[in-house]
Amino acid sequence: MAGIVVLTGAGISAESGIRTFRASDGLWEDHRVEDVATPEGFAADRARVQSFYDERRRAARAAQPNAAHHALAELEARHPGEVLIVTQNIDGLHERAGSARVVHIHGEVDRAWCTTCDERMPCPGDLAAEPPCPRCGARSLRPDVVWFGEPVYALDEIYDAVSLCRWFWVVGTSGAVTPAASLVAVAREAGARTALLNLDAHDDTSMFDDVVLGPATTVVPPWVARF
Ligand code: BV8
Repeated sequence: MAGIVVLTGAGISAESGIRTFRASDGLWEDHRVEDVATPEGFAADRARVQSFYDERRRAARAAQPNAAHHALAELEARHPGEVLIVTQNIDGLHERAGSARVVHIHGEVDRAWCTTCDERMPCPGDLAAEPPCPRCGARSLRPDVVWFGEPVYALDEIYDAVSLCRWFWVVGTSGAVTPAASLVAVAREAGARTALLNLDAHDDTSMFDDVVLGPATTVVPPWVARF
């Protein structure tokens, strides 16, 4: 049973230089969601979507985990109970900080998915070059990420963990996207103590027992030190 489940979003990686989505300098300011993060956008212009994720893959690889990522990895190593990270991020910075128990509800930019043979694999390189699938040879690889209108990953495993945890923390997310945003209600329903650690408050914080506002690298380390 996961004693602690932590849901993270783009905000935890912001101080590692990874752009968030909905901020004034966010990705959705210069990319239309429909164009780059939907199956329809991919069908309409493959090259545009492949380039969008090739660029994000480069940014993720160039970034370093920050103090918030490291604090959660350190907590996992020393906490007597289980610590599970459910991340909406596709950047892989939690693992690079040393976290072992990480579930990517929206996929991983460093992985590719062949839509011909359904094989999923480490990304063999820039997908805009349409490299052949290492298994079937078809040139039909896409980023292994969840686009809007597509089912998210590992939802049953996530619901099981959230409905059994004692603490549920939400770090660096606007809570704008479901089903990730509905997990706090599941945790609360199950009797978990809930906390929001975020730069900005959410419009509705009624689901949270504790609300700690500030940059993740400032608020997460002292928070986890208490557990
Ligand atoms: C599904 C892909 C069903 C990878 C993403 C109408 C109403 C309600 C819901 C819907 C609706 N219409 C459709 C839906 C459902 C839809 C949805 O929620 N839409 C929203 C926009 C309304 N959801 C879906 O489509 C999901 N699928 O429902 O499928 C289904 C079921 C079965 C069969 C078929 C279909 C799929 C959702 C996943 C979409 N993919 N990303 C990628 O490109 O990355 S979501 C995208 O948004 C990212 O993954 C991201 O994680 C997620 C949330 O964004 P945040 O991470 O929160 O980032 P944001 O910029 O918003 O906020 C950053 C926060 O950090 C801010 O609060 C800021 O204050 C804070 N911050 C900033 N700096 C710091 C900081 N905090 C701390 N420290 C700092 N330094």
